[in-house]
Amino acid sequence: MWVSSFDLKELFAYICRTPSLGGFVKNVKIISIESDFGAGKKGAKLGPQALLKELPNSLTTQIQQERITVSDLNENQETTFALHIDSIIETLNRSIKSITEAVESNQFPWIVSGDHSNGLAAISAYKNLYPEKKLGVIWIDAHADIHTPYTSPSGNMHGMPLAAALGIGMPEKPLNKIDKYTQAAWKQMCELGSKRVSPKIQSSDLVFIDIRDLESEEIEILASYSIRHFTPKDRLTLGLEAIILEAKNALSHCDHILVSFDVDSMDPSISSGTGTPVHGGLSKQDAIQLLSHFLALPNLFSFEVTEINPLLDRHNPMEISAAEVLAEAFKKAGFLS
Ligand SMILES: [Mn+2]
Repeated sequence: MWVSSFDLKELFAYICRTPSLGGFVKNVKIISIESDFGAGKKGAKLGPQALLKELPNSLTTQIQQERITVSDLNENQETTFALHIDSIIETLNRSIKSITEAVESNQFPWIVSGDHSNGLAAISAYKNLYPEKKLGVIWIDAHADIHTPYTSPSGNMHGMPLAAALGIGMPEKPLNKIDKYTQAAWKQMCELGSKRVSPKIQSSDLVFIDIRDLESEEIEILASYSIRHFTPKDRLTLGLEAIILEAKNALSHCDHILVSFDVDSMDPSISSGTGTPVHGGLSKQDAIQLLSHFLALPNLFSFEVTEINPLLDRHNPMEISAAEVLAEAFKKAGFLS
C-alpha cells in the first residue's frame, strides 16, 4: 500500500503519544529548567518540581527526566535593563544542549521551566537542529514577552524571549539607555545556539493567544511586525474553536510547532500563584481545550509549561491547578489513558 510522508508522520505521532503502544513513555523526556533569573519575583525556579509532584504518576514516574539547575550561577545585578543577562545566557546554553541531545536521541522534549525567559531555549535548540526549517510558535500568555532591554520598564528578562527570537535590536526611539556591555550581551542572546542563527523565527511564524497586558512599545511591535494575536475579547466573540483553527492555519507554512504555555494566561481566579497575574484570562476548561488540541498536532516539536511560583498564593497553589489542567489536556489529546 502506498503511504504518503504525511501519513507516516501522523502514524509516528500516534505511536509516540499512545501509552498502550509504549510510545509516550519511551519517547518523551521531561526537561526541567529550574531557573527564575528572568522573573521579578523569586520562587518560580521551584515551580517545575512542585508541578511534577502533582502530576499523575503515570506521567512522571516512568518518563525520563533531566533537571537543569543553576544554583552555581550569579545573581548579577549590574545590567539594569537586562537583569541577570549573563546567568540567563548560561542557563539557556545548558538547556539548549539538553534539548538538542534529547531530540537527537529521538525523544520529544517536554519543558517545564521556572520563568518564561527559558522559552528561548527550545526555539534556539530547534534552529541548532534544523537551521533551514521553520518553527511556528504558539505563545499562550497574558503578556507578549516581546520587550528588549531598550524598551523594558523593569529589565526583567522573562518579558523578552520573543524579541530575542525575532532578533529585534535597538528601536528608533529607545526608552532606555543601554551600555555597550548589555548591547553585546543582547546580541549574544539573539544569536544563541551553536549555529548562531538570528532571527530564529519570522513574525509570521508566531501566534499569541489570550494576551491582555501590553506596554505601548509592545503594541507598536505587534502592529509594525503584523503579528497574529488573539485577546480575551477575541475569545469571547470568535470562540476558542475558531481561534484554534485560525492559529493552526496561520502556522500551516511551518515545518514544526512549539507550544509555550505560561500559566498566567489563565485567570487569577484559578490561582494567582504566578509572578504577574492579569484578570480576564482563560478558564480551566479553556486551557484544557487549547492544550489538548495543540498537543495532538502531529508536527509538535516541543511543549513548555512555565511561570508557576510555589512561593505565592499558598491558599490556592498554582501547581495543583496547572497539574489538573495538564492531566486533563494530556488525556484528551490521547497521551494518557
Ligand atoms: Mn510569559
